[in-house]
Amino acid sequence: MTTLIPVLGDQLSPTLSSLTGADQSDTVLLMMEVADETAYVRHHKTKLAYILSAMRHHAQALEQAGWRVDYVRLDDPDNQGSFTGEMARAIARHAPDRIVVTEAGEWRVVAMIDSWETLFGLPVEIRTDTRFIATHAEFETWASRRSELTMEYFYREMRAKTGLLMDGGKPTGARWNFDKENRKPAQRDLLMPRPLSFAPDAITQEVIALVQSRFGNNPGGLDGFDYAVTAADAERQAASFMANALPRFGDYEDAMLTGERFLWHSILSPYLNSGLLDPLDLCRRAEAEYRAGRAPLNSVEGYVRQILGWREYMRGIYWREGPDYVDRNYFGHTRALPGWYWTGDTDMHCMAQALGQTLATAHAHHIQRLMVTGNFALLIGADPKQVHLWYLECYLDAYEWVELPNTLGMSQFGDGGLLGSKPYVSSGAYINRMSDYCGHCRYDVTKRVGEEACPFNALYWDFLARHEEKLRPNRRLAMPYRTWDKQSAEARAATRGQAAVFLANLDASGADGY
Ligand code: FAD
Ligand code: DLZ
Ligand code: SF4
Repeated sequence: MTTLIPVLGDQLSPTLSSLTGADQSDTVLLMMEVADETAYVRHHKTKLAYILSAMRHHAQALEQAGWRVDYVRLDDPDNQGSFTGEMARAIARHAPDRIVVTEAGEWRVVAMIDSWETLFGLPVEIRTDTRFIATHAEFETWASRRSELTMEYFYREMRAKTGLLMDGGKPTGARWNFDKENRKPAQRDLLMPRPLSFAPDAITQEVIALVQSRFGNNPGGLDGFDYAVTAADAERQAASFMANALPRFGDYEDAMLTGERFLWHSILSPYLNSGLLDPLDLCRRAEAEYRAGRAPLNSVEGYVRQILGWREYMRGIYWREGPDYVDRNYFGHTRALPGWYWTGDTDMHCMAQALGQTLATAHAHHIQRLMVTGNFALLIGADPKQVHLWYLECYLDAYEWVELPNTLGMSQFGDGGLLGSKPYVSSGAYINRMSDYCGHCRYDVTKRVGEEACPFNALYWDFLARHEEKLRPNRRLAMPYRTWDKQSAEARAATRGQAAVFLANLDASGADGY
């Protein structure tokens, strides 16, 4: 009895549930490079090169482990361009009796897989993706008991479930959350850790050439591609992070510095999301660093919370809210993202830093995504679906299940506050507090009005004024509204006039990137 197991591009894990119990002598693993996946958004060139190279390396690793792998390349002249089309061809080649597949990571692909049983007249077994810590049922049970889906409480359940950072049923250190200690601005430090750099091997070079020739007009660059593309190299980066960066991860989690792309972040999300690393394993290893006295609790708890809490929670929201979550637009925002989101060509130094780094490397850290590019997009009233597409195309770690709730939900408040109690907006003051950007900027972060004024300032107050009806009742915004109310009518009008000028210039400055 031959079993056909499709292994999708974000399922590059040796422990994938679809492989469990399979008889290697009578199983064909099918890996498919297909146009549908490479083109459902205009993926950043580095993202395409990473995924295709990681897939090709994973196929080799599977073969070395004794599996029979049928690998379809993008440039195969008979390539049908879709998972379903390639499944049909593979069924003709191998005449399997059944299909086993680990559940897909997004609604679009779930719909494809759901059609296979009827289409191919074969039994299709869809298995749970056991790489996640919370099952769909667990998230559903948790969410259905609550009126507000606060991440913190979900995270506590996950701590209890896994026993991570728990001592005798209580949170280690007698607190669940050490976030208050984790908001320090960083100083430039020559001894700052750096992620490892992996020179492209022959497979990666071949993929880079393919991407250059077929996707030359996609956003982003490929120069200096140095990401890990194998589980072994991803593991090296994980070990390097645990030893060198984890101890200060917590302190500087929210910090930003000019020219510093990584700070004390792990740069492991691409590997986690495509399957080269295992989330629970990383959490346990971080805990072991704390238990061995090599990393402080604020850092380790902060790190574990990102994975065990935020990552799992985002996935839960994605599946719970359904395929039309992508269309939510609480504020009714319609502005196109400025074209310079695809070039980084702006005088705003914070934006130029976050965009420049994103376009060069397909990575930016959380606060750059949330409080710089995301903040700006929300303040100008950009269409949240467009913002979502920009993040989905630009980031190496972007798959819809994790990117969409982060962007449309957390960053753009498109769902009206399902996963954030207030919109993540700020004036320039926040960026100035958490970074050294403003010192390098042509704008003056202390000014709200005038040629030199930091655009974030007027835009922030204008945003609150524009959405007063929806936001004033929010108790977490009482303070900014009090500050706004204390301004004279003339000052308020000047601020709003400045925002109007800025938005008009933005609209006049050219086409959006879509
Ligand atoms: P670290 O700072 O080292 O954090 C450790 C790990 O925690 C990460 O590797 C990641 O797996 C996890 N994590 C941290 N925050 C989150 C979060 N909010 N949601 C899910 N996992 C989290 N993350 C993605 O993996 N894919 C995305 O497409 C994505 N899009 C985002 C879009 C926006 C608008 C925002 C604000 C955040 C987004 N994030 C996304 C979350 C976060 O920015 C990245 O996970 C993080 O920057 C990855 O870098 P790192 O591995 O160095 O993370
Ligand atoms: C993102 C991506 C890209 C760019 N290309 C492929 C591909 O050619 N073949 C493949 O199997 N997967 C690819 N992926 C990842 C898939 O889009 C991902 O596996 C789906 O989103 C499933 O959830
Ligand atoms: Fe950004 Fe304003 Fe600071 Fe310039 S002054 S870096 S635009 S926050």
